[in-house]
Amino acid sequence: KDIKGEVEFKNVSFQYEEGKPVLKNISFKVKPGDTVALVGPTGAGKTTIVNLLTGFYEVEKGEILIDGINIKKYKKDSLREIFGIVLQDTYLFSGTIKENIKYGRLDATDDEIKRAAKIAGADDFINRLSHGYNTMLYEGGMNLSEGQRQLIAIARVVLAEPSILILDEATSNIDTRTEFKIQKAMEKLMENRTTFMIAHRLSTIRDADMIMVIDKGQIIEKGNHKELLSQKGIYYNLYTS
Ligand code: DUT
Ligand code: MG
Repeated sequence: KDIKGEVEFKNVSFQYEEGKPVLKNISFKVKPGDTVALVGPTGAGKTTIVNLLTGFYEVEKGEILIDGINIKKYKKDSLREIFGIVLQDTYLFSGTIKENIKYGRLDATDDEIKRAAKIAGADDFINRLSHGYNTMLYEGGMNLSEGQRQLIAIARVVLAEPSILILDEATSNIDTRTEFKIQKAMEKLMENRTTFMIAHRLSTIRDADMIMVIDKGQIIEKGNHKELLSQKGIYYNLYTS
């Protein structure tokens, strides 16, 4: 089976408000299966790039192609199915854990749900809960830890089998053991899948196929870890400071 998930931005510009350009003529191409790390200061435009790619906002100037086709030509539903999104602030709804994982693919069987949870490393802690997969989540999962919520979100994405992953790496207070689990689950999820990662941890950035340093709405450096270090530019300064 061919790996899908080629992404190309062609001269993309964008503004939320008239006269305040946020992205300025962004162009890049990502091979199917590659991992891209977006790095750069707050307000640089990293989330905006991802929001345009997923169709959350519409491109005004330039075009975005997925597997060679302009995203404006995809039906809303098929565009949604292309992406799996794991954010810092995971969206879980009030309902059982099972329902929350199943949201990734509504026709999934119980066996498939369990298998996805196993791959995500969530099955162990779910089994230790007295109601297991039927445990109710209240207020978006406030009765779970942040790390546990993320593992459920990952299980949901495993079930959905998207061709492109969007990850907003947590910077937060997750204990090391859970963080290790999340890391392992993410790695499995990323295998053979195009991944856009808003990355904070240097260890994840180092392994990316392509690092894009974004500043003031422009790509100011692009390359892998080794290439960017040898350029002795901004990335080098970030990395060695
Ligand atoms: N912006 C808006 N309206 C929005 C979202 C963002 O005006 O609804 C502005 C704020 C900022 C720029 O767009 O000046 C880029 O924001 P973005 O969220 O893309 O920045 P980031 O690189 O993701 O920053 P952070 O690291 O803080 O998440
Ligand atoms: Mg952001």
